[in-house]
Amino acid sequence: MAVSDHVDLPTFMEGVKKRNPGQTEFIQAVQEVAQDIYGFMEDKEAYHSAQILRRIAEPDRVVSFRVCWEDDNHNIRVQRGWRVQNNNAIGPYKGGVRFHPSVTESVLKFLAFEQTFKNSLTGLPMGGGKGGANFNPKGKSDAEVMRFCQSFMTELYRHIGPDTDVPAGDIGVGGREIGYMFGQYKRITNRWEGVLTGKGLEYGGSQMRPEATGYGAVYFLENMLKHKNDSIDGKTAVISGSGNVATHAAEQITKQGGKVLTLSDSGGFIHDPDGIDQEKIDWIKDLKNNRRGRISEYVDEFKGASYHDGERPWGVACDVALPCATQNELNKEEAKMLVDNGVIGVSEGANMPTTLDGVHVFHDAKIMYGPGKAANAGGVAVSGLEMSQNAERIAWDNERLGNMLTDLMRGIHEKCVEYGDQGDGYVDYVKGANIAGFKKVADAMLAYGVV
Ligand code: NDP
Ligand code: 2IT
Repeated sequence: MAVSDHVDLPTFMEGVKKRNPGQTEFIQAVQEVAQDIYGFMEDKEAYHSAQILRRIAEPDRVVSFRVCWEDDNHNIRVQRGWRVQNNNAIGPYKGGVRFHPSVTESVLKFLAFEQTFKNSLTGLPMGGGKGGANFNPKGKSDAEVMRFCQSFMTELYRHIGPDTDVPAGDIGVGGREIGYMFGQYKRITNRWEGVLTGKGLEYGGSQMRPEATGYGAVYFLENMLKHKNDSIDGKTAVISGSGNVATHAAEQITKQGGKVLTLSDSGGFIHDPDGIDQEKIDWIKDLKNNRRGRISEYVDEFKGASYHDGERPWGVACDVALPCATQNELNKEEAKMLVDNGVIGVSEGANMPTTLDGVHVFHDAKIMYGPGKAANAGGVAVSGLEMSQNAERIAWDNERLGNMLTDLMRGIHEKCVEYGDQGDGYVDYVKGANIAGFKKVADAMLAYGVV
């Protein structure tokens, strides 16, 4: 095929929009990747003629299923569950499971698409997938969550396996839910195998997995700052979310001498000008994991802090920002506020937390901006190491895994610089992550021919 016959970027995106009507998050994620990949492919005929990007942007399969469960009042409830298996060119499908009322097919398709590039960037053999359900764990008893998880796994088990697809946690899915789902998988299949990651340490989980995403996002920030001969020590940080990723990001910022000013949940944010130190972080972890409380309760415990109902934290002046809650939680106006207040670096613990026009604000202001698919890859990377340990039937120690995580994050940063250095000292980390992530998957797909 002659180069002039290639579908151009606007035509490609028109096709994506037409084939995925109303799937705004998925279209947004494809758009962000496609603009960089089109530049990269300009002189690479093989990728064009094999339709590589078109194929990556079409999930291998989307499984959708009914999940029935009985609540404590004996009402029968019906939810919808999904597993999106996006691409397994470089390894078994791998990616989290999200339980949240906002989960739709579009959200899971965007997450599975992003996961494909993220997993490639880690350098480990993992393809991209994502799953979930529109189930709201908030306010549910442990018994209700157990029954839901068991019912969810009763369908999911036939689509997954340690060499096929390995789910893990995400929003609303933590240690408790993974335990219930792993137990049900084991009951149905009579097999004890590494089919899920994020497991408890007693039954095949990995040291460092709970910390890995949040710590990794801070290591990525540390690497971006180091590239400019700077460090986290003495910096103020604004963080959103108060779940697994946010609390561990806060912990690592604190360990490196930074001061965390905010955390949030879907109700609002807390601002603590004295800094959210380790003791306060431990209190929040207990609040969220054991008491299942709200971040607003922080201000009753720690005087001097304020709670801002229904607001997001981006108006608080800071040196660095780490969005660690959910997608599209930081828009253009909020990005401008951060820049006007002097932010120098943004590292995304969440997946696609910044809107496309928000990303443009960061790029135009030439601040260091680490997109989720690079900055939060530490979580899935340690999941990959959990798979290796399960396959070997061995458990590595915390120190070894901690060192592997810092090395992995350094490696991801280096790949982003390799493909994202703009030549004027500015690194476009989005471009770097997209191209480096794409190249490995694309080359594997070329090797397979048309499959
Ligand atoms: P958790 O469920 O532990 O915490 C999620 C946090 O985000 C909670 O504070 C929650 O508040 C808040 N949140 C969720 N949805 C919304 C919303 N619609 N609006 C405002 N706040 C919201 O999840 P994680 O910490 O695991 O995940 C956070 C982000 O990190 C997600 O984008 C996830 O995809 C990403 N991620 C997670 C990884 C992991 O290993 N866990 C790995 C890589 C990325 P509330 O309690 O009120 O819902
Ligand atoms: O978005 C993510 O990378 C995750 N939720 C973690 C996936 C995993 O398989 O550990």
